[in-house]
Amino acid sequence: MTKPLLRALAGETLPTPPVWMMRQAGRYLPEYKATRAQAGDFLSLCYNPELAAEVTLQPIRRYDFDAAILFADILLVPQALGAELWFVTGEGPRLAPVTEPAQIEALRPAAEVRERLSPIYETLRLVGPALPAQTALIGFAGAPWTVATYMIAGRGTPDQGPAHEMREKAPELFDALMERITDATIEYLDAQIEAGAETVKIFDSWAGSLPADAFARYSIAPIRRIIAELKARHPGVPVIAFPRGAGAAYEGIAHATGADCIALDQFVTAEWAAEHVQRDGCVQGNLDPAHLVSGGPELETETRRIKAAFAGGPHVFNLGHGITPDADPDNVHRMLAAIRG
Ligand code: 1CP
Repeated sequence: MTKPLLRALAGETLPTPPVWMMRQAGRYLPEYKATRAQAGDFLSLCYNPELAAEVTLQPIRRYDFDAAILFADILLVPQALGAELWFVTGEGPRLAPVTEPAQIEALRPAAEVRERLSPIYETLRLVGPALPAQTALIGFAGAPWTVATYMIAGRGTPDQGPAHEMREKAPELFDALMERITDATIEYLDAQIEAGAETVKIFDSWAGSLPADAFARYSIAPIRRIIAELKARHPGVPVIAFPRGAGAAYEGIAHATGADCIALDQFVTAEWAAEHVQRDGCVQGNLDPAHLVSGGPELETETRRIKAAFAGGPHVFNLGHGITPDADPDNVHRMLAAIRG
């Protein structure tokens, strides 16, 4: 009996959609905070396979989600490429910016990036056998555009301005950086699949900041290249793409990228997406994570509305973006009760 998540990704319409949550292992959970404290800091947690496996499994024990997602971060790829990375407590990740031709030239080759990230594959090898029989294991990476925005700015920015400036003013340099990231990401995801990831998700969190022509070139095209290469190496492994903020451009993305499932943010309605996106295959989403903070009757009515809107086709229930640290863990039980009845 195939796992529900994998059935939905294969295009099956299930009476109860499989469910998991972006950032399901995170600071809203007291057990996560305890393990993170034990690890010392965020990066030590990512590179400690035993503790990373533990936090990957925590939300499965508490909620019996249909999928576990590898605990790691999209910024480990830039770090393995050679960018200095550190986390500032209470603020977030910081990278030493990579913007000069010589710096891009000096980035490590994809095979070396793959090798350096081996603790991450060890986490997957530990999690796989520890999962319940029905629970799928998801690997992931950032999409090249989103990863590039962090590598160029050195941090999260409100408008991804530095990356936009570079792609406009120095397109050849920008393309060279994108190519290095894309090559490394292919190797990283390939190694995750070999270590037991049953599907992989590509997070393009800042896709929505790209204007239409640049969207095709910098969001769609590199994702398509990654998926084509993964499909050549692992034909049966489904890929989820998350071009966050794509808006009307969500329509047609499954065909354009070759993804088996398109993850939706909360800025498109489920009713619109059922008509325009789900007709091409599986969709994932798209409850506003704010409902897990506020709770109340709206949490249940919104959850039911989304389930009903997508009931006519393959659907993986999820949030429109990650659960936030201020969410109430009990609200997750309420959401699950509304989905699973
Ligand atoms: O304090 C902490 O414990 C760190 C918070 C945290 C966590 C729990 C960060 C820092 N990363 C993660 C884990 C993580 N990141 C996962 C694990 C699996 C899961 O449970 O979902 C995943 C899939 C990510 C992916 C990620 N990291 C993205 C893409 C998805 C998204 O949220 O848009 C991005 C943009 C990042 C960068 C990042 N890492 C962490 C933070 C706070 C940020 C955002 C920084 C910024 O934009 O300013």
